[in-house]
Amino acid sequence: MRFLTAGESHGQKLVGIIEGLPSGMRISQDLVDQALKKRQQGPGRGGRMAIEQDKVHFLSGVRGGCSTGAPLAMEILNRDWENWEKIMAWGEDADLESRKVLTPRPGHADLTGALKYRTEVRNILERASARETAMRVAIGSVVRQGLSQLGVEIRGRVLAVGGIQAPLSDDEDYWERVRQSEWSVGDPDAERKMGEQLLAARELGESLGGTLEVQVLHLPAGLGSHVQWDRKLDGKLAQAVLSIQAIKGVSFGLGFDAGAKMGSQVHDPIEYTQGQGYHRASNHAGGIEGGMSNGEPLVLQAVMKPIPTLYRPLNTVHLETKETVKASVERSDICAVPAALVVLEHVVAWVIAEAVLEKFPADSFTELETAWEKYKEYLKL
Ligand code: EPS
Repeated sequence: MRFLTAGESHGQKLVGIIEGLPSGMRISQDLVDQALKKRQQGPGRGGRMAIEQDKVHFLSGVRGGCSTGAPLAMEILNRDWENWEKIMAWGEDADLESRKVLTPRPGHADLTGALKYRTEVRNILERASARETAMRVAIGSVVRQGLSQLGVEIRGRVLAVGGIQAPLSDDEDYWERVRQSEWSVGDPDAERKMGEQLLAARELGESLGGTLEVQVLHLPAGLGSHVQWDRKLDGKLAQAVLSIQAIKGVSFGLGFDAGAKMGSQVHDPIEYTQGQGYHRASNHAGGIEGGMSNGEPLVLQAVMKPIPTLYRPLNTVHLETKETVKASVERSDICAVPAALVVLEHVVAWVIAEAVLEKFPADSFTELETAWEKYKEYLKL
């Protein structure tokens, strides 16, 4: 299975193609739209999100609410396009001079992209923009629906924003609060402090990052493989997660804390229960050993840097005069951590779905379900 996205932040639309879906998998457009809507929300988003109302349009590969097995193509319109038509157009009407960016923003792809591709900064920032993640959420939502039909649940929470750490719990009440929270945080006190931190950042012309966690529940042991570097599930997840705009680090289970502990405090004792099979007494590994899922919940954390567009910009160099000047200020979000969590959940869904399709025969969803159930029975022995 593979996918491609295309589209610029202020172009006409985003386009995505998924190839390799099993046929006969139920796909709900409503569920994709709900995920798209959630990605647009959260405190700290800028003026753009008041313009966009992301909805997916399927163009091929779905009939009667089910995948056909053919490439599934879809699009999401950029409502802001009509305000940018002249700037983004190709034709004679194109106004290439206005909105030309000559003061690249530190932390963005602006300067390096313009040097590498010998083109103007706008051609770089339009594609580097996190607008592209709308399509990645749509693509992830399609395969997440298939995973959910197999009983796999993916959930995410924000752990920290701008240095404010939320106390954690895995109680159902806590997760319900996460689902209700505009910050995707399960602790009201931490939420309030994050709100204050956002106000302070706004006053200062600053931006905020944070840390996020995604959990994948009810995965069987044995997805991924130990045999080759590029087949390891944690390696694949890390690559996909680090490809999300502004994500700078990824870890599993105990993550970086493992380096300061003794081996016995890190590894998870193996246990066996008749009729259920093997399990672990703890889950410090975050559900992956040897590049394979081990049957425990997969627990992945990621860190997002503060958004690099600053309303009080840093120094940069003017591309024509070479003078030191302030970086350009494009309209921007101040904090997009809750939105990044939605992206993270759907990017993880993609990698897990790929690993499922690698392990099981899946020309049709029925074939996949049968093989999946049989394998799960085998694991209980
Ligand atoms: C982004 C800048 C902002 C964000 C955008 C990502 O866009 P604009 O310059 O149009 O205000 O709103 O995010 C989205 C459009 C989106 O859908 O998430 C950037 O520079 O990455």
